[in-house]
Amino acid sequence: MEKTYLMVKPDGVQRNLIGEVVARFEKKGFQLVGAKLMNIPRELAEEHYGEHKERPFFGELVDFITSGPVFAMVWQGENVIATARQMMGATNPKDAAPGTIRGEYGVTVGKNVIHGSDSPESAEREIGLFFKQEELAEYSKLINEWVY
Ligand code: DAT
Ligand code: MG
Repeated sequence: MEKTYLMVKPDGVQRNLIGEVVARFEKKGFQLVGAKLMNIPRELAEEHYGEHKERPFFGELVDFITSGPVFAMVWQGENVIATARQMMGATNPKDAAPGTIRGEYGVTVGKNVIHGSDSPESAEREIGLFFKQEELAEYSKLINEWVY
């Protein structure tokens, strides 16, 4: 089953949005397979956002994501990578549709509440950066019979 890496960013943690974010993915029918509250070491943040290294906002981005704890998660489900991106909304909350997480809870592009992997390759890479294999729980849920 497809997996993705999602994380509530430091703004979302400070604003008590962990439960709201988790509830949305649970209610959708996706399955949580790993989660932890953590402070991201600077080197890990730089590696995670490596694709943006040359962008002018890279320093600010790394400062922000290391400014407080994040809630790191792995979720699984059919098409979970693309569907989670749709549920998050556009990168800039001013362009994010109402009903999406960023559309409902964000105002500026810097503090946009949630991160989600954007492709199968980035999902695999990001899950590996943040979680050890033994931190991921493989289990079946009876409710899946009513989702699939
Ligand atoms: P996303 O988080 O939707 O995958 P991204 O990978 O392009 O977006 O950028 C990563 C994060 O960097 C994004 O969540 C917020 C920040 N960011 C993106 N574009 C920015 C910009 N023009 N100015 C400031 N921060 C930006
Ligand atoms: Mg991205």
